[in-house]
Amino acid sequence: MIIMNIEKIKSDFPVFKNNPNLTYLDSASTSQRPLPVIEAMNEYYTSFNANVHRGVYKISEEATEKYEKAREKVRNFVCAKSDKEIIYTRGTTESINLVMHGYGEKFVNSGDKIVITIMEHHSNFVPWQQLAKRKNAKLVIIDINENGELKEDEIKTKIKGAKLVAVSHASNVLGTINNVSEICKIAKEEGAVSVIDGAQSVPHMKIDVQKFGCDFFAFSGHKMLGPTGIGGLYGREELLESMDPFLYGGDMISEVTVEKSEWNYLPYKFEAGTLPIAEAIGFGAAIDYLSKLGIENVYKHEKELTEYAISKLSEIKNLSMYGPKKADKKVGVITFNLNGIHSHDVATILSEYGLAIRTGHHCAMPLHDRLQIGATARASFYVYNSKEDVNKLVAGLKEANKIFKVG
Ligand code: 7TS
Repeated sequence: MIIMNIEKIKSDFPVFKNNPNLTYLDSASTSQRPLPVIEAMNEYYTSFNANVHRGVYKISEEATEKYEKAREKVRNFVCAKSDKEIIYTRGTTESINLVMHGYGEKFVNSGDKIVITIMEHHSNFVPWQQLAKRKNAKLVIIDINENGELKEDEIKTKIKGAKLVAVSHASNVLGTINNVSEICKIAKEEGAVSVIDGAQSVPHMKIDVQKFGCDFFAFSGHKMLGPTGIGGLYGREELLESMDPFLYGGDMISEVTVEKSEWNYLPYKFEAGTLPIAEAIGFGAAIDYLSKLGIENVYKHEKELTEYAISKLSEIKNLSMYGPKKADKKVGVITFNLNGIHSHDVATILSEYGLAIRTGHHCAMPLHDRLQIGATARASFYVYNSKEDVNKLVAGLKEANKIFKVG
């Protein structure tokens, strides 16, 4: 049963009106944006365009109010305790780099253990690899099993004695949803700080950072119907207080003299310079849109689509699928190969039929090495996708097989 009216939802997205033939199956890269998000940004530029936290004049106050209101929406969406714990960033990548610089550089020492997993996106892999190199710390990697899930026994044994644990909530390749509550609990017992990459989970499921018990949680606006160039970092207040700033400049100070500087209170200590104001306001509008749909409904809809896609794609004989085969173990990401055809060729043929999928290593090279595959094709779903889109994908793949005379 489809819970949401997909045709109605789709009509909110101008991109589909302007591309009537488009079947967009690449939301894990970036989602499309509904009109209310675009309008919220336009309204800022056309009606109250001014810098925030500076002017005492009317439009600056209005801009500041909308910008801070959006922060409150973000806080509410991820269930953080206080607005002080929500830092605007450019997205997941910057959020994780902020933690690496602000926390890692200060508190990780020679010989410390940093634990990540083999399914990490480069954004949650390279910063820790580089920090470990600079600090002479140990980088320990949790492996996956044949279902594309983290090995249970390694979660326990490898986190033992760790200083920092950085894990994705959902994999952008396998789709696997990791049990972050369990991982954060073990990390806490070991006295380690936990960093969760929520880029692929926040758009699709209920997030409660307090229930998860994580110390940091990173996410991007553009994957959840919001604009590019804006995202968030949740950080536990006490930890954010203990950290050094990431960027220095305007707005992040309380006082500067020739001799020294003092930092602004949270969250502004980590928000140097003029941030993307229109985008922050658009981010708030995206959260309003998702909240109206109901994030639980979004999750159910995608689970149903994923289940349908797994069953339909399984009928194609030369198709290999990677990651869990059960829809309740994953987000709406299906990564596959048509044996005998390079994924780029598959995507090129699909494009002829208006289908947009992603191919390559999806910024997860260590995972592709682990699976011993070069490149893969990936279809990912969101609120505007329907079973009809899955049918088109299946038809396109059968066509590719025919053209290449395989399958
Ligand atoms: N973490 C995960 C799990 C991701 O999937 C991505 C982006 C990022 C971090 C980085 O997010 P950003 O907004 O800072 O760029 N993933 C993808 C993808 O799968 N295809 O394109 C981008």
